[in-house]
Amino acid sequence: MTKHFEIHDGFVAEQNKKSKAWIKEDFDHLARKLERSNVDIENLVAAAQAFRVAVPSWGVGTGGTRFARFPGVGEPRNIFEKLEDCGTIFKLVRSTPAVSLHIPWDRPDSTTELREFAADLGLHFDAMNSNTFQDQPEQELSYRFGSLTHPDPAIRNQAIEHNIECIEIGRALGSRAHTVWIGDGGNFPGQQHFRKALDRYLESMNQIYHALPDDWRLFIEHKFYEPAFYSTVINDWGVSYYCARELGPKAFCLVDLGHHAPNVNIEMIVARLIQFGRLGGFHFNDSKYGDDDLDAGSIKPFQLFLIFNELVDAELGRVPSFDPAYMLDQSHNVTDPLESLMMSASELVRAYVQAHLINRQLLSELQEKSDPLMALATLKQAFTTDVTPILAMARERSGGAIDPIATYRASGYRNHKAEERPSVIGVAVGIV
Ligand code: LRH
Ligand code: MN
Repeated sequence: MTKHFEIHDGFVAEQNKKSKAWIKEDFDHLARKLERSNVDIENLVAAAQAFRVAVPSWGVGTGGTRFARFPGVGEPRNIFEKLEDCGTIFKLVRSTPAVSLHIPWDRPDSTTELREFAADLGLHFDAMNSNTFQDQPEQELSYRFGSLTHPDPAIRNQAIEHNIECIEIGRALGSRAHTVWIGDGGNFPGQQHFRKALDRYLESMNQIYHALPDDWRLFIEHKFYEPAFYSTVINDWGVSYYCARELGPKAFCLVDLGHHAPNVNIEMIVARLIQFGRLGGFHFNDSKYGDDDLDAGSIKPFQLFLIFNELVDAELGRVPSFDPAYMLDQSHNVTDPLESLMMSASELVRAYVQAHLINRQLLSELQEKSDPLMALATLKQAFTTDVTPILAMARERSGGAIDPIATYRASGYRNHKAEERPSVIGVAVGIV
């Protein structure tokens, strides 16, 4: 295997020296400020260092829309180059040791070789993702009119077989969860029988459920529209929750933030799924209109904070079986995907740390005595606290970069990859 450029720990330490002084000053100032409200900054650094979010393999290549994709230079051309880029993100932000794969985009020739390659980069594999929303060249039957809910049992079986293959690949790679998102639905009234389609979904998912190893989880990902534009079989959290209950204790609901109609109260859906014991995980991203797959925290940072308020409340409240899987699911059309993923991972840690800053005892008292204004003010106090020094200190103490984007740009990683990976016209590494 030819030598590939990588950012070395020494270079990261070198770059950190440039910002060490100001980060220490800001950190000490924040420490004194938090001390006034009896908050020990060291607990927050520890929380930031412990936070983990998985990176989507399909997120390290440039994404696009139905109109166009404008590939950048040094695009990863195969799963090994995708993992190399995931390794670089992990090296700089330290909160992303896991990668979520998508099959067939990432189907390995050798699971042993891939597992070892990932391990050398300090990476392991999070939830697998199946794909019955596209037809593959060698595929016998088309998913044009659906997959797990298709009226034709042969097409349903083809989709079931594919999901079982994903689980087998995941088992060999050390993954412990499988995410099923299907685009099944209709573009016209009358196209689908709503109740029969859901019955077929459950019948198919039952077979996939029973192919799961004992210690695995099955994540059901709902989405209110697209690619179907009139009706979608698994369109909201309610039907996802019903299906999880019907399938069994290993089935959970996965919340992709972009899969809800504008202005839906997602933090309340999260609270419900926590209370019902079926919150499996997240695909974090942001959006303004549809499933825009924009960078997490880039459009609605307060909503992201409110979602983490519910998650941290459950974590501190020791809610039984609360163990959500955190993943990013984004499409980077106009930025360097690695910079967007590093920024997004850091914005999740920011929301997580800010949620730990909430004075929950005071909030509870204000809720009990119906003082809405001061309850909101208590949340806002945490949300408006700049925890940047804590995030930087946590990365630095974990061997990462105080300023990941600056360190990444200073390394010239992208230009090195442009030399190593001459762009091949027509090679798509994921979405579009
Ligand atoms: C569907 C989705 C799903 C993935 C795909 C890449 O919109 O969010 O999670 O399989 O994006
Ligand atoms: Mn998703």
